[in-house]
Amino acid sequence: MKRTLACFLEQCQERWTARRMPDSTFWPDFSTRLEVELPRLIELLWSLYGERPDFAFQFEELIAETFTAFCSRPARLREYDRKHPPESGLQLDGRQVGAVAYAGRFAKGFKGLADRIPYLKELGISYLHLMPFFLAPEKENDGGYAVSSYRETDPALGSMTDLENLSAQLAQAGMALVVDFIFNHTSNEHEWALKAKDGQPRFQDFYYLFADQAETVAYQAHLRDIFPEHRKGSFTWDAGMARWVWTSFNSFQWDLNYRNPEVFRAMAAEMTGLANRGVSVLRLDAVAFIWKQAGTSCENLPQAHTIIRAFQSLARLACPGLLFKSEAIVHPDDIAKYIDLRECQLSYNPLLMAELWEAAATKDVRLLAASLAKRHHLPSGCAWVNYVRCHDDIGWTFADEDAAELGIKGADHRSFLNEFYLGRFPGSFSRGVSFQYNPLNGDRRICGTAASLAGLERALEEGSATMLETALRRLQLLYGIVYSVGGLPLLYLGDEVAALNDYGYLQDPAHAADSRWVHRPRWSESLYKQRLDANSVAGRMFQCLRRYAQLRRSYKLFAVQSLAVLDGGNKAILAYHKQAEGQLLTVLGNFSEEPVIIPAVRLADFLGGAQGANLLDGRIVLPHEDLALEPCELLWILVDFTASE
Ligand code: OTU
Repeated sequence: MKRTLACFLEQCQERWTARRMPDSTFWPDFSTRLEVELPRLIELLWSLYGERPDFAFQFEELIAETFTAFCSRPARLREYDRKHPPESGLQLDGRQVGAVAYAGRFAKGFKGLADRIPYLKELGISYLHLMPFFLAPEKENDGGYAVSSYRETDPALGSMTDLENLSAQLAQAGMALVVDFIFNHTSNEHEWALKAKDGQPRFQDFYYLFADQAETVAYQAHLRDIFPEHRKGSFTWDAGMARWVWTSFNSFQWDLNYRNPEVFRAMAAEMTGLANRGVSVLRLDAVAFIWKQAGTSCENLPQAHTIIRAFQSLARLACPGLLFKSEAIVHPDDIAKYIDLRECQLSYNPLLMAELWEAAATKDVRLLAASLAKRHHLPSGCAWVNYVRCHDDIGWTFADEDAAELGIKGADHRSFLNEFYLGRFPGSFSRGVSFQYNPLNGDRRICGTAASLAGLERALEEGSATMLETALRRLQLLYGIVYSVGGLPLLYLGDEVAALNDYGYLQDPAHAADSRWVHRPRWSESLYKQRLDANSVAGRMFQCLRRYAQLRRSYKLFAVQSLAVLDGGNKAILAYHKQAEGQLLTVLGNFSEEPVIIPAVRLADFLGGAQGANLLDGRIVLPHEDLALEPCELLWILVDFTASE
């Protein structure tokens, strides 16, 4: 008889509800959640693997392994789970400010990072994303994104026990630990890859291997090259196995084959294992790439969402407080599809990032404002992770159709933005570095620290105080939007002291071919010391971000994800409202390098006819007077209607 989903579900429920796990005090808690998750999990996995004769076995093993993970979850994390029920998602409060860094560059590994906790407290950080710290190939490892073991760390940073201790110390300080779940690929030195190379069929089936290059052609025709300067195509010949291996990224990063349920099970165990180390949020790396289908781009396929939803369902069983953050650098429509309480509660906001820099270059906020109006809203419990730049390159991922509505041709505009941020376009303020130029289609991305891209490096080169002042304001403007637009702001550490590009990577053979290392600065003791000097650039930037974080904690309206975009009356002025509990915030950002006047009549409309105060400098703002904004000036104007009651 052909097994049906319903029949399997019934058998499963009978077996699991009747099952009494051996003397486990954890079974009642687990089985309560299992009743909820079982139908969903079976439906998700049946759609991927239901045709397989071993489906029942694989499923039973998966649940048993998940229960084992739940039983081994430390008491501290069970307590955390009780305070963070998965059905509520991320409860935004203004306290949340994120930071990201390499443990070995911001500090001297995990123990050194513990000594930096007071520094992070000064900045109001509540969420710390450590860049990949796993065991990885010695020389080239894509900045840690080629993982050789999810259970071992790079010894230079410390042990997994040191990481667990750091997690507990961060939790003590009110900070969540965020870690990458690099689940699209492993390094070619991972145990599974080594066994595959050793000819073990079970592990060869963990990857996509092709004996005949012709088989890869059906795929290749529709794939984009992520690192075209490193290699053409998405397949690498392995002479030892006499096979082509699917390698979407670097040749030493082997894509995992999720058509094989053993891969899903093995990565589920790695996921729960990481969670039990004290991780509150997993950054799901390269989510778009995890399912392959000949004749398609092999990105954003429905089965990719199914896999993530199945991982989410397992997380709710084994580590209920764990949140997922989606990393999808794709079309905005596709990014939105990963964001759901049942998939990824958080998501990078690459559209906002790209359009902030677009507005800074064009001095025209219309594309940015249109996107905020159309694409910023998210389901309750979900949140954007908003950033000015990250450890990666900047790709111009706005939607061509959105640009076309403003008469902008996407491809031409991307060429302009690349020229501008490389500092080659007349009037550019930027010092950026090219990343992965593709001569076949002209595609290119940009690298650089926020300070160097915003004009500080060039201003210091040219010794212009005016340029320096405008560039610092521009940097504060971009971060001021990220800290107020709604969601969780994410600071790449180094930007808080206006660190400039570090060209030293060119002397490091392991990094010289990857310009992303230009914007992954090491800790600077001198900049650190300047952080409290209000006359230094580093000090002014540090104090600015501290102030942003303090204000976020002081006003409920910063905890609100939604906003209302306003007509700033001038294409250089970005204006939006945030509201909560009788308080109205009007954010005004001048993206031009000239002063701009907001006429009284428009200002009165923004402020609801009431008097406001700029939270950033205390200035009183009267509704019936013209308001002057300096070049690149940002205002956070608060009107408190409860005060007048
Ligand atoms: C992600 O990258 C990581 O953020 C990169 O650091 C890694 O190199 C890569 O995956 C492989 O693990 O689109 O969603 O343009 O920005 O590849 C995958 C280069 C990604 C990265 C891009 C990104």
